[in-house]
Amino acid sequence: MSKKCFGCGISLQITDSSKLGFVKSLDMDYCMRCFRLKNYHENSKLAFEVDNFKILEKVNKGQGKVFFFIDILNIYQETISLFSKVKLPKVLVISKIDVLPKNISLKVIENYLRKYFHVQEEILFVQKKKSSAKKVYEYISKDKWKNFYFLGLTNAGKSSLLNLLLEELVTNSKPITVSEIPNTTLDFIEISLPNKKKIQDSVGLTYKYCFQEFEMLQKKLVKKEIKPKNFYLKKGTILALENQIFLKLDDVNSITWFGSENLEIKKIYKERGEYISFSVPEKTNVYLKGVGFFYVKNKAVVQIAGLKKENIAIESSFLGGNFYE
Ligand SMILES: Nc1nc2c(ncn2[C@@H]2O[C@H](COP(=O)(O)OP(=O)(O)O)[C@@H](O)[C@H]2O)c(=O)[nH]1
Ligand SMILES: [Mg+2]
Repeated sequence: MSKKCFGCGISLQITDSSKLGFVKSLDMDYCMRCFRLKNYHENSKLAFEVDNFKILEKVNKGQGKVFFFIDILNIYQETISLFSKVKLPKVLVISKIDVLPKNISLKVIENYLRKYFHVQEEILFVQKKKSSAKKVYEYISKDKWKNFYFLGLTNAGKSSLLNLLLEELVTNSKPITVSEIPNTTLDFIEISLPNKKKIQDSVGLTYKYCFQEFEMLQKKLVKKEIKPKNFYLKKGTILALENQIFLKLDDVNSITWFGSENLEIKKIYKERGEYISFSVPEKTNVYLKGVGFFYVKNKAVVQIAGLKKENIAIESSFLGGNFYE
C-alpha cells in the first residue's frame, strides 16, 4: 500500500508536481498542497472533484457507525437528504454551534430537526472545542461499534474536531489539514484511538455552495457568535451582498441576515441583474448555501439576482416561535 499524506489522506507521489499528492521525497508526511495550505494559507490551484455517490457508497459498504456532520448554517433539504442516504447506523452531528446567537436554544434546533425534517436518529451538537471532542470520545468509548466514520458536508468542521480529539488523546499525533476551502481532506484518513476504536475522517460531501473564490471563502467564514443584521426593506430597495448577490422583496418587510460580519451588505436602489423569484410564507429562511441565511418575517415574494437557483434553499425557519416548547 502506498504511503498516504497525514494531512489530507491522498496517496503520496514523487513523479508529478502538477498533480495532487506530490512530495519531494517519500520521507515526508505531508503533501505539497497540505504544506502550503498550512504554512502559507495558500490555496492550491489543483482541482479536485468529489463524487458524493462514491463516498457514500464506500461508507455504506463499510461497517461501523457514522457521525454525519452538518453545520448549523446549512440545515436544509439538500443536506438532510445526504444524511438520509447513509445506510449504516448514524448520528446527526450539528457542528459550529458557537456561531448560533445565544438567544436561540439548541432545543429549538432539535425540535426543528425532529418535527420539520423528521430526523429520528440521535442528534449531537458540537463546536471546535475540547468539550465537544471529549463528548464525541466518550460517546465512542461507550458505543458497541469499533469503527466510526466522520462523514458529512465539506467545511463542516470534521477535521478540526478530530484534531482536537487527537491533541487530547494521542501523544505525538500529527494534525490533519484544516482550511476554509472545500475539500481539504482528499481521501479517508484512519485514526486509531487509545480506547482501541477507530475513526475514519473522510472527504467532505459537496453541495451547491455559493462561492468558489478563495477571498470569498475566507470572508464568508463565521468565526464567532453571529450578530444578526436586521433590515427594514421598502418596495424598490435592494440588498446587495458584496456587490455580487442582490435581493429584493415585493412589499415592505423585515429581513434579517445571519452570516459572517465580514461580508458587506448594503441597501442600493439601482436595478441589478436578472432576478429569480420565490413566493415564501411568513417566517422563512432563505439560504445562500454555504454562506448564511436571510430570515424573512412576513409572507413575501423574494427576488434574488447573482446566483443560480441551485445555490438557494428555502425552508420554514426555526426562528419565530414554531419550534419552542
Ligand atoms: N466558528 C467555527 N468554525 C469552525 C468550527 N470547526 C471548524 N471551523 C472552521 O471551518 C473551516 C473548515 O473546517 P474543517 O475542519 O477543515 O472542515 P471539514 O471540511 O469538515 O474537515 C475551517 O476554517 C475551520 O477553522 C467551529 O466549531 N466553529
Ligand atoms: Mg476535512
